[in-house]
Amino acid sequence: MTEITAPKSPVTAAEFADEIREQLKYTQGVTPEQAKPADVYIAASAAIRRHLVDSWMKTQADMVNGNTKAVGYLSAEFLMGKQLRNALLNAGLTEQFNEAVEALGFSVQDVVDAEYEPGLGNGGLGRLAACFIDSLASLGVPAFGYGIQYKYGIFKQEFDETGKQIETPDYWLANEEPWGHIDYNRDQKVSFGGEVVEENGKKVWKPAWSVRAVPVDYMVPGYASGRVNTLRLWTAKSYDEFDLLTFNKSEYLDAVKPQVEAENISKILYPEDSTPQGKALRLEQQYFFVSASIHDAIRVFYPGQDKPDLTTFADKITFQLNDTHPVIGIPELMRVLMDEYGYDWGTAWTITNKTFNYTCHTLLPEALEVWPSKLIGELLPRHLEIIEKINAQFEAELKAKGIADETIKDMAIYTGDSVRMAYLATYGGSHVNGVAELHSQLLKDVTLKNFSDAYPDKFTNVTNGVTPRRFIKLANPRLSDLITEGLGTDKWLSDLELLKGLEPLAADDEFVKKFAAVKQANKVDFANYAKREYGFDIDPNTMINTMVKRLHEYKRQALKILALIARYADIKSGKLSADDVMPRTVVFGAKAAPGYYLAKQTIQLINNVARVVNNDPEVKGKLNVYFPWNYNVRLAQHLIPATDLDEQISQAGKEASGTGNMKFALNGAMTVGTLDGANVEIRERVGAENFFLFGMTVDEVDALYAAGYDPKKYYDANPRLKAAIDMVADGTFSNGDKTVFEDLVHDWLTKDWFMTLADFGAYTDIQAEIEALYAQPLEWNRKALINVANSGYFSSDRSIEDYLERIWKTGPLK
Ligand code: NBG
Repeated sequence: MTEITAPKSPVTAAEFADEIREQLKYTQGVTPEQAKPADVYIAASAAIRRHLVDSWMKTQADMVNGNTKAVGYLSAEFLMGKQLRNALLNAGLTEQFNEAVEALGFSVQDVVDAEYEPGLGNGGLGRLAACFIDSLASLGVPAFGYGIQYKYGIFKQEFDETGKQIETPDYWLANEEPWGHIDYNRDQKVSFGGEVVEENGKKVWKPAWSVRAVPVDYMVPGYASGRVNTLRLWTAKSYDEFDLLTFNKSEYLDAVKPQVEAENISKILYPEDSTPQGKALRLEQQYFFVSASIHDAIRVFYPGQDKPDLTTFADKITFQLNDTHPVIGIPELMRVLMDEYGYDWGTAWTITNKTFNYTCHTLLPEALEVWPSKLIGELLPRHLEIIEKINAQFEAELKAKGIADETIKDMAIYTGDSVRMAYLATYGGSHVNGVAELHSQLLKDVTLKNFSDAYPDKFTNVTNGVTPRRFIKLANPRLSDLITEGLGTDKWLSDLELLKGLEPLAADDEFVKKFAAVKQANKVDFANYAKREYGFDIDPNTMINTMVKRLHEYKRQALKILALIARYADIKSGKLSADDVMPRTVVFGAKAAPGYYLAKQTIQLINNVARVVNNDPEVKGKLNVYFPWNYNVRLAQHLIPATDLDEQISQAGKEASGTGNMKFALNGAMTVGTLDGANVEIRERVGAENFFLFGMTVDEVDALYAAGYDPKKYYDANPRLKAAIDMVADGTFSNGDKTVFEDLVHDWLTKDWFMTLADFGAYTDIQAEIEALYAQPLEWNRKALINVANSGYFSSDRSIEDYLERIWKTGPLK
C-alpha cells in the first residue's frame, strides 16, 4: 500500500471552480465566458492565496508571540521561478485546480503558461535563496526572506543572426502580478547622503534625501507543514511627487526627476557597476533593502513599543547575510541601536555581532565586494564613521591576540581608501560558512586564512541543497510517481534521505527498466517542448548531454565546446567513421554578464558551432548542438529531467558548490565532473564508480600555476586539441572570417587562466568510458538510479537543518 502524505485540502474541485468564478467576477470583473487564460490564472492565484492566508497569519502570530527565534534571510536575489504550481502543490490543491480549470472550459497548460517567470536573480545564489525559504517554511521554521522587488529582473537573452547574445529588458511586471501584496501601510523611510554633525556631544546624521521603502509580500507556503512564511521584497517609491511648478513651465522631465531618481533604486537587478554612478546605485540598493528590513524586524518583533528592549533582538531574529551584498547591515544595525535607540557602543556591538552571520559563495577574490570609502562617505557618512571605529576595535583585538602588524594590515576592514565587505562580515557576525565542504576548507586555508587563524570557531560549512518539491515533484512527475511506488510512500518529499530505500531496487532489472522508461518519456517531452518553444528538432533517441549554468571562464564551457569540435573534426577527417559515433545531442544554456567579453565570445562560438554542425549532412543524427536562449527556472524544470549526462567541469577550486549538479543527480542524470565544489560530496555519496571523474585536483592546479602555466604546450602536444582550436581560428565557424574568434583563440593560447587546455586530454579521454556505459542502457540506468538513491543529502531541507544546528540555533515553531 502506498502511503500518501501530501496535504489534502478540504475543498472539492467543484468548490474550487466556484472560488475561481467568484474571483473572476469580483476581482477581474469578467464572466467565465469573457475570461482569457490570463484572467483564470489571476483568479486562481487569488483563490489559492485565500487558502493560505489563515496559515500565513497564524504563522506570523505564533512567531511574534512565541519564543522561537526567527530567521531573516537577507538576499539581494530570490530567483523564485513560477509560483502557481508550487503554491498548488504546497496548498494541496493541484488536482482540484486541474479539474476546476477544465470545468471552466480552459486548458490547464494555457492557464499555467499565462504566468510570467520573475527573474529576480542571476543564477545559483538567487535560486539557493528561493530553495532555502521553501525549506524553512516546509520545516516550520519562522522566517522572512528580505530582498528587493526589482522592476526589471535579469535581462532577457536573445541571439542575433550572427549568434551574438543580445540583452533586452525583462519587464516582468508588465501585466498584473497576483502573488505579491503591496503593503503601503508598513513602509519604511531610508535616507542617504548629507553629513554627520555633533549635537550635545552626540553624533547626528543629517541625511540629504530619503526614499520610501514599501514592502511587497509574497506568501511562502511550506510543504505539508501548515506553515506559511513571508518573502518581503522592498520597492522604492518617491516621497516627492512631481514638481507642479516646474511641470507648468513645461519642463516635464525636470519635474519628475526626483521621483525617477528615488524609484531607480529598485529598478533593476545588478546594475552595471563599471561606472561611479552604477557603483553608487548598487550600494544604494543594498543599503535600501537592508535598512528597511532591519527596521521592519524591529516593528514586527516589538509591536507598538516606543522604547523596545533591543538587548533581546538577537533572540528574536538572526540575520543571514547571503554573500556580501547585505553586509552594510552590520554598521546599519550599529547605527540604529546607538543613534535611534541610544545604546552605547559596547551593547550595540554585542547585539550586532550576535545577530548576523555570513555565507560566502565564491572563491574568486574579485567577487568579494570592496567599496571605495569615498562612495560610502558620500552616501552613508555615519556608516563610514562606524566602519572606521569597527576597524579600530578589530585591529586592537588582533594586536591583543599577538598577531603581527603586517598580518593586521592585510586583514584591514577599512584601508583608508576602501572597505572590504567580506572582512567586515567575517568580523561583524558570529559565523562564516562556505557552501560545500571543499569550499569551506578553501575559505579557511586560502581566501580568509588570516581570519580563520584568528577566529577558528567562527568558521563552519553548510553544503548547499535544492528543494525536492520544485526540482523533483513539479519538474519530474513521472520520476516522483516511480519513487513513491518504489518506496511505498511519498514521505520522501519532506525527508529526502528516504531515497536511500531505492538502492536495493537498482538490482531489480524490472524497476531499472521502469526508471529508464521515465527518462525516455521525459526526453520525448523535452523534444516536444524544444520544438514548440524554440523550433529545435531534437531526437529523443540520442543521448541528451547538458551543460547549463552562467557563462563564466572558470566553469569552462570552452572545454565542452572544444571537445565537441574535436569530435566533429574526427568525423570530418575520416579518423572516426560516423557510424561508430554514439549519437549525442548537446544542449547548452547560459547567460553571460553583458560586459563580459570572453564569455560573450564563447556564446557566439557555441551558436556558430551549432549552426555548422547541425547543418552538416556528414554528421547528421550523430552530433547535434542546441543552445536554447534565455535559460531560466522554467527551462531548467523541463531540461533537467530529460538529461542523460550532466557537465560539471569547472576548474578545481573555483566553483564554490554548484546546485545544478544536485538537481541533475536527483533526476537521474550521470555526471561528468571535476573534483570541485559539491561534486566532491556527490561523488562520495553516489560512489566513485557511478561518477565520471576527470581532470586536475586543486593541488595539481596550484602546482601548475606555481610552475608557470603555458597553455601553448598543450596545444602543441595534443593533435586533437590543436585541430579543434585551429578550426576556430581558421574561420570554420565564422564563414571564413578569422577575426571573429581571434581574441578567444588568443586568450586560450596565451593565458587560459582556468587551464582548459591542460584538462582537455583528460576530458576527451573519459568520453570513451561514458560512451561504453551508455551503450549498455540497463547498466547506465542502474548507475543513474543509484545516483538518485544516494542524493537525498542534497535536499535544501538538510541544508537548513545544518544552518539551524550550526549557526542559527533555532528550530520549528512550537
Ligand atoms: C554561487 C557559486 C555557486 C554556488 C552558488 C550558491 C555566486 C556569487 N556564487 O557555486 O558560484 O552554488 O553561489 O551557493 O553567485
